[in-house]
Amino acid sequence: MSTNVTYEPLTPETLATRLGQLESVTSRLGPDHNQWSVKEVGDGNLNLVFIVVGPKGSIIVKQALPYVRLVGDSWPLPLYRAFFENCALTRQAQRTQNCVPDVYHFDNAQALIIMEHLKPHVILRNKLIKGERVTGLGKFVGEFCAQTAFRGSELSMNSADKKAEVGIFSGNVAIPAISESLVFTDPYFVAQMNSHNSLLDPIVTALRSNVELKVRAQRMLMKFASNTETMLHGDLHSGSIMSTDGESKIIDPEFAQYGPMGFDLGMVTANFLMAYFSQPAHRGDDLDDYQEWILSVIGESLRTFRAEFKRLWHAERTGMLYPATLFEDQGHDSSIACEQVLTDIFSDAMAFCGIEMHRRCLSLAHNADFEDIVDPAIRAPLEARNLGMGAQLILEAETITDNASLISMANSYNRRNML
Ligand code: SR1
Ligand code: MG
Repeated sequence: MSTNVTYEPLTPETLATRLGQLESVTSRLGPDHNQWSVKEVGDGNLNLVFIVVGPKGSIIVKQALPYVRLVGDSWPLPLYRAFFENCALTRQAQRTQNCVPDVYHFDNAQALIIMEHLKPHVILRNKLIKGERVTGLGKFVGEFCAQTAFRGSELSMNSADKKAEVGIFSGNVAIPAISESLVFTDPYFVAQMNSHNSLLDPIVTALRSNVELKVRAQRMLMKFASNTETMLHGDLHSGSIMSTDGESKIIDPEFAQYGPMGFDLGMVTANFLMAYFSQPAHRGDDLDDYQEWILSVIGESLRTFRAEFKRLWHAERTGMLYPATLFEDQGHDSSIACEQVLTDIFSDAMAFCGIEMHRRCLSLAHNADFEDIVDPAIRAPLEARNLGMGAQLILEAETITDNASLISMANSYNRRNML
């Protein structure tokens, strides 16, 4: 398949013939494409995803569609997003160790990425809904977020390299625009594509009437859109993590952009909190133990983020910012500066976290943690706790300075009757 062929979506029927000559594919599946089996398994909002199995092994083929799959061709979306996903995967692979799938082949014209088939990994969100634990999850998430935040920034890179990076990703305009509206703006007014559980109406009306909340959400949007601190995954939720019982990988960085260092940490924390608040509808006798485990994952990921960021600060601060020439070489400790940077990242993360908690109940693209709870009357009180805590996180982000405060806030909302 060559890059000068006009884009055409793959199908389970055409895939084997169309990819059958690619050495990077035949070497992994076996040379005879008539022996391959192809299954389309995409359950995300945007793309086609195929698992292709041959006598020698299996691969994943991910292809962008020219529209938003969740909505249909009434919402066109540029194919160039596959280019940025490939760029992001390459950079994440360089900036972390064994955290993302290997890429075997990229075809820009066909907007497709052929990559490692992670198995027996499954989408983390499904494991959390089922009540399954993943050993080392918090440490993995904390290290991934810290390493990508630090190594994608001018703490690690020189100014020219970093500006070139920002230049590359500034071509990705359509995908950030989705987050700009769906995440930061639509939740706070009656936007066209919104939906919510009508039993939440009183709470939703109160949120949308809260001008301070909207001002703070827009302030975070300004940071998201204008502050190019580091390369973000951009959509780090539990559907972008695949896990076994003891290993995790990060997938799907097509929302990658340069943005604030606290964004990914905030988004992933929000998704753990939504898993936490939804549990009473999914669990039986093991509810308390499992909710405690989710909180321990949040605590571990935040703790690890700080520790890993500090380690990198002292071991790998080779970039334009806070140079050793200005601190260590003068006999001056830079630890206070590191603490200040971490304080800003953490308070940004808390506000982004609250905004993500809101948008997954109020805007387009709700999450299965809540949506799988079929009865709106059972779902509403759990969503209400989530919305309440989200609002407090946005309004008081700067005052939540340690992990314990966040966890005790979650515990407290989990006991509240908000409706
Ligand atoms: C129209 S895309 C909706 C959502 O799906 C993606 O996974 C992102 O979370 C996006 O906001
Ligand atoms: Mg995705």
